[in-house]
Amino acid sequence: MKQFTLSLAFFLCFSLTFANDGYKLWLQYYPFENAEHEASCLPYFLKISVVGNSQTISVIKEEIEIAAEGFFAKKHKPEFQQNPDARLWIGTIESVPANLQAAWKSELSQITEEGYWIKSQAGRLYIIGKTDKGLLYGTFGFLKAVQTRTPLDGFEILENPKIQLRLLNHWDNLNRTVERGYAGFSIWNWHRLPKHIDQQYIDYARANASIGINGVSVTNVNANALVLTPEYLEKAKALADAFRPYGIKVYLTARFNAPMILDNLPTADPLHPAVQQWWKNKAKEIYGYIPDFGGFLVKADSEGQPGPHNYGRTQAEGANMLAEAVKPFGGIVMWRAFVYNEKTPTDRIRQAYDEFKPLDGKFRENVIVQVKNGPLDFQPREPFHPLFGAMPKTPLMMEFQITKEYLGQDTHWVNLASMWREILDADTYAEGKGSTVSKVLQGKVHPYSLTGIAGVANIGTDRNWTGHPTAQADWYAFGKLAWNPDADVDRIATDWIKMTFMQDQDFINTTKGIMMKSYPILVEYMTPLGLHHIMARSHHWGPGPWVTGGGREDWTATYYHRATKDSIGFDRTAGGSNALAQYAPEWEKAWGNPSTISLDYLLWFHRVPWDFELSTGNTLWNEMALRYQRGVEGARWMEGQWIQLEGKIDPERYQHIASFLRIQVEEAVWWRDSCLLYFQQFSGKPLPQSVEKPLHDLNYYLNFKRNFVPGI
Ligand code: GCV
Repeated sequence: MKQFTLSLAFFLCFSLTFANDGYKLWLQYYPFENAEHEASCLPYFLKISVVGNSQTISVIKEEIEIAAEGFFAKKHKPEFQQNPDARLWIGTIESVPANLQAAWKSELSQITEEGYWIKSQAGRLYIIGKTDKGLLYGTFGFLKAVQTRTPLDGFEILENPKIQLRLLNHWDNLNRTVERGYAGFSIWNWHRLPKHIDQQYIDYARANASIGINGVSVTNVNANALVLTPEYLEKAKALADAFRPYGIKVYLTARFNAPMILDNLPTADPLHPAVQQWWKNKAKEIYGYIPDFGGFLVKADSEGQPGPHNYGRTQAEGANMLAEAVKPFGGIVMWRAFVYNEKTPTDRIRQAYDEFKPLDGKFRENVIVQVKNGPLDFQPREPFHPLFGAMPKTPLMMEFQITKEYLGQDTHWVNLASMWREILDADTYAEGKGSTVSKVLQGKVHPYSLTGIAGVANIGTDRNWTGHPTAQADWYAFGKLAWNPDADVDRIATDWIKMTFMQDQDFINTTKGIMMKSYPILVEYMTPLGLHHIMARSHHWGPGPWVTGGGREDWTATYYHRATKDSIGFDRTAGGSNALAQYAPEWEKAWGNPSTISLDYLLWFHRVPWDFELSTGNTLWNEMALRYQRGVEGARWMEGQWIQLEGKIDPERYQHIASFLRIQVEEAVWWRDSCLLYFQQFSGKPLPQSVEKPLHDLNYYLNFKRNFVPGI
């Protein structure tokens, strides 16, 4: 009892008194709250056998030391030795003792390249992998069990990643600005590289390895060709060397016309022999610096980026040229499907499908096409991208956006895993019912030789990495879903809360309650009923349903909502752009009728009169107003929930989140008032009684401007 009181006292002192700036993310390794549990875990941390000798093995030992220092408040230090008494044994399959090899034959045979098996047997815990990388993941799996206070006696888990390429995409520029970055500047200090390896790079690699991320593309897809020059390749090499022990490969973004920019070639035509040779030479040069270079990520023919269109070539011809160049070295090309024409010849959202679908089967085997979750551009809610399920002969990978360009940027709390779950669970019906996006990505619907999930990073130089302390949960959940796209997001949230904050059940329930409701709440106060792209121009922060004119129609809000006195919405049925026909007949049926479509997508697919009666019994106008109001109430509820937690965790993170929630509530009101006032000009109808009166008139919102909004 005395011991229990002491450890509880220590824990409270540690978690409440010490400021916590969030730098340690979910790797806080808090001291045990319960002396009995501490006593049961301690033996596994005293004498440890780790078989092998590699940089990754050293990293495993270091991580266990860091964790032990936290768990046992520096009272105990692990000893690593080949010790028959060791309670924790870590080694690859070949090093498992012969008698156990025989007994465990079936389990051992199930461990794949990066997978691991943790097995408790006769008072010992074995972490077994096929590779040292698997052992690293297994070690993090073990440490997560301790962090979430899972009893170790009897613990057993077999984990194999379901996706091969699990990547972060940084949209970081060489000048350290981050496109759509809201957490400070780029963490890559190119100027100090290669000589200085900042501790932050190592902690970044640890965090990524702990959630299974195995690749990072370090530069913006709006690429600067300079990164392919020796000056920068030396720096990229330094990063690759730092990340390698953590199982992370470096990838670079390739600017399609780099041969012209860097070496004055007259063309970048992918079918021109001199261009092909240039890329072959470049690939050879890169592999000279980084022998395990992952390959290229390419944005071409999109938003001003050069690409094969410039030479009358197809996306496949462009991708294949680069694929040929990296192939001898085992590299791959991730070719983005975010391609749309600057002239807006058809509905923007149907262009990627129209262009890529006919190219199915035309890409080299080391190309994977990277597709955003929805057909437009990371809107708060989009239907899944119709390319998923439509390319049986071309591996497709998912691109999620972890940074919240369209979802409140740095200050709104929204649990992105809930949104990703919706997309991953969506049924493409490609090969009959149950052909979910998740299964497509895993290569279970069509046998893909490459599988992948990428997330646009939300990381910057802010001390807590992600700006909003809760945006760490999005980074965490991204890794977990990339490892297993079928993972339970409720469980992911619980683990994240326990590892990041504390074990207290009330705290967990309240925090998780906020997280699980945050996504539908945000959709209601920003873009209810399938509204989309009604954010402010260019920086995309805050509402802008009035955005119109300018260079490109499909960069305006009016192009998408098309509000008139009679109706609102984009007709994407056969009578309109017919983007609906890009989906399976089951979806055409479900989404084709405005009376029966899920209201989540109503205005995405249909033009609907303001007084159209919906399944809720409300007219469209009233439903829209009520949803905006509900969203605001939801944001207030989130704030109210959080405020109840004051005193439970360290004041620093508590306050940080509390002040951001205040901003979120104010901005939810801003969204509601400005959007309703704007749309009211068209509907000409009064607000329902339960909707609060706007704080200002429409002119106020039309003229509301802020300078230097970050992330552009
Ligand atoms: C990197 C959106 C963003 C751009 C981004 C682009 C893309 O349009 O606003 O900043 O550019 O997506 O994904 O390429």
